[in-house]
Amino acid sequence: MSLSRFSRILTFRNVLTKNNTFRNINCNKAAIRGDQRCLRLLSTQTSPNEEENHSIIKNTEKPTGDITKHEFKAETKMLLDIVAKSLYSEKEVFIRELISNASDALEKFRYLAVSGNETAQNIKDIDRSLEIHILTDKHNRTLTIQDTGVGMSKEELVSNLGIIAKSGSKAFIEQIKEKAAVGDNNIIGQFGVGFYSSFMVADKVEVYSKAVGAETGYRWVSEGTGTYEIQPAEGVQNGTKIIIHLKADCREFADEDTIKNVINKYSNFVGSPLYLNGKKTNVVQPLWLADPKSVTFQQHNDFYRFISGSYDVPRYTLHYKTDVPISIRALLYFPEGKPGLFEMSRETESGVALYTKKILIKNRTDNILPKWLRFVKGVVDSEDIPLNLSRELLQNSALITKLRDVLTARVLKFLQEQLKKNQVEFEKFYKDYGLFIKEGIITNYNQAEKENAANLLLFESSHEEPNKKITLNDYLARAADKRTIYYLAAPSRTLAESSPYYESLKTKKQEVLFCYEPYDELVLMQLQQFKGYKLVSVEKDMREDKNASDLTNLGDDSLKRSEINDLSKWIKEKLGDKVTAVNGTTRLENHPCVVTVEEMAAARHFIRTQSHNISEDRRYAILQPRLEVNPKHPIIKKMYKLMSSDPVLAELLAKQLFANSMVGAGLVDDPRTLLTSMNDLLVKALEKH
Ligand code: FE6
Repeated sequence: MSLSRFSRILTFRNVLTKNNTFRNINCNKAAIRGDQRCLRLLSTQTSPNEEENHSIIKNTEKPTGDITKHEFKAETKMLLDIVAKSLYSEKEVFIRELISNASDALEKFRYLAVSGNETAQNIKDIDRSLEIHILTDKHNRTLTIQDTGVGMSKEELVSNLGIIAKSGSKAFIEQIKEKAAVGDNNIIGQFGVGFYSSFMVADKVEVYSKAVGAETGYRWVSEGTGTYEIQPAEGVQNGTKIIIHLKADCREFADEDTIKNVINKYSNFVGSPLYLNGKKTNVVQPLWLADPKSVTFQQHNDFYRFISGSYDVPRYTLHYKTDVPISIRALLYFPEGKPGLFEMSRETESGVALYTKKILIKNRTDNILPKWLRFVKGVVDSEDIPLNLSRELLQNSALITKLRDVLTARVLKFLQEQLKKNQVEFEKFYKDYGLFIKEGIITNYNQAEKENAANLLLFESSHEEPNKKITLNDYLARAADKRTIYYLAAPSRTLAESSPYYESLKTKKQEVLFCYEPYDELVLMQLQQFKGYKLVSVEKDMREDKNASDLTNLGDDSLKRSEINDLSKWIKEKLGDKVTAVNGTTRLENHPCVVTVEEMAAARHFIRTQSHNISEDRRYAILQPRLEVNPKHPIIKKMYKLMSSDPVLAELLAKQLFANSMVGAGLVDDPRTLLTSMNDLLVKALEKH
């Protein structure tokens, strides 16, 4: 494989995976979905009178007919025990879980009703009000939660509890156990599993449920030990009612104030009206539809925390509305917190939920923003997206592509505005999230989009104080040469400024961008050009500079042209296949020689990641280094003399200079390899003293 081919196949993905920091981590997807499920912000229907006492919880159910007794499957039983005993550090979260289930059930009903398919035609009571009710009863020590959602059939009452045990079986349970052990209490993401949490506080749970389209309702009851019972029941209302018979030491949950606090803590944004003892408790606000000017900081903070499931605040907020070329209401947040390993992983799903007219299509929708913007959290609502958008459509539709293009352009423009508005703040953002921008440039195939993202790149410059950062646009604004942007990769400012590759441009007072992160040079190499300017690494420029090897006018302090040719030929002979060529250059001042290769960024990346499993010969064959010597440098002039007077010393010197130059180019992963030959050289050089 040649270096140029290597540089072509170089993608950000292997950049990331070769570096230990960004190993893909297998996170349980359910883990992050936890609170998100509650994001059904939607129905704004309010009851006619907010103060009016409104309750649907009544004692209408009468069990009739045969009771069938079932035993939990062994795995279900295990899961139930874990959820009930060790998963959550806080008991109160069972309320969040049950509300979230109820909200899902309502959301499903709302979806059925508007999707207009056959089932919808048959729904009785299709315009039932979609509500969640909670009733506390201190006297009977019970807590009841009831919804008017899709409900469960007899089969579902049996199988819903088995779902996890069926799908993930033992491995899943092991995972849960581990998470529980480290106190990660947010892993239960599936419908129905959170239900088990009620057994943290209950010594008996009673469920009445009637599914859409079903004739009869059922009663399900269990003490959470080994068995449960199912029995048909009359008077069951559409939806699901769960009666928690509280353990004696959990009687606090039969208290209205306790429940109210818990609701405020976890379930602020539940999409359906939520009543506690007949009083409405949540005020539903689809924040993204509000007038941006009317939304307060506090509202944004609450909303952000809710949808992201994190505890920081947004650092930037983009509240965006448009109707052309597509209807979009978007509320996007850029987190204040630094990205964790989780965001770093390219396996991570998007943080953006997709809605149409306040109805959720999909949480964590991939493809509505490019992968590299996976750290952005928020909501996108578009009236133009059909409700029944299938999974395949979500991935391939022209509509989604349009949505994504418009949003991406808007996000990039927004970030550029932030950069212009307050560079100090933006630099903090760049420090934390700059890597994502770079990923965006490397992974994008569209040059225009690459360049859009490149507007956000920041670099130190040879023409600015250390630590002062400039953009590519800043560079262009004062560029004398209207074709080229020069950059130099180096580990630090000091090394950049004293780099042999930069010497001649420094003399010419040519501005050069300094990049210190290994990714920077890969990014600029991939970008290739910006606004019509070619991006040129000074190392590459040195290799390609034809004038540099024009050795006609050298002056007295230099080797003559013929001498240079003899010396070059001789060095090439001694170095053999380690170099492809040796020639003189006029671009060096204080350094005796440098090594150039075709694609320095790719070469360094290759050395960092691959060199250890390749033989030395092979390594040089791939790199194809060229040695450029400075005919004015005392060492080179001396070497020319030694060539005839002490060829052994001259050869040691040539090899050492070459090895040193390889280190200088950043192409040696362990500089200790130089030491033996260095000592041999010193022995020989010091012999006569
Ligand atoms: C969770 C009780 C089994 C619906 N509505 C509500 N909860 C639901 C479903 N679950 N599953 C579906 C669950 C229970 C049993 C599963 Br027993 F709440 N509110 Cl449609």
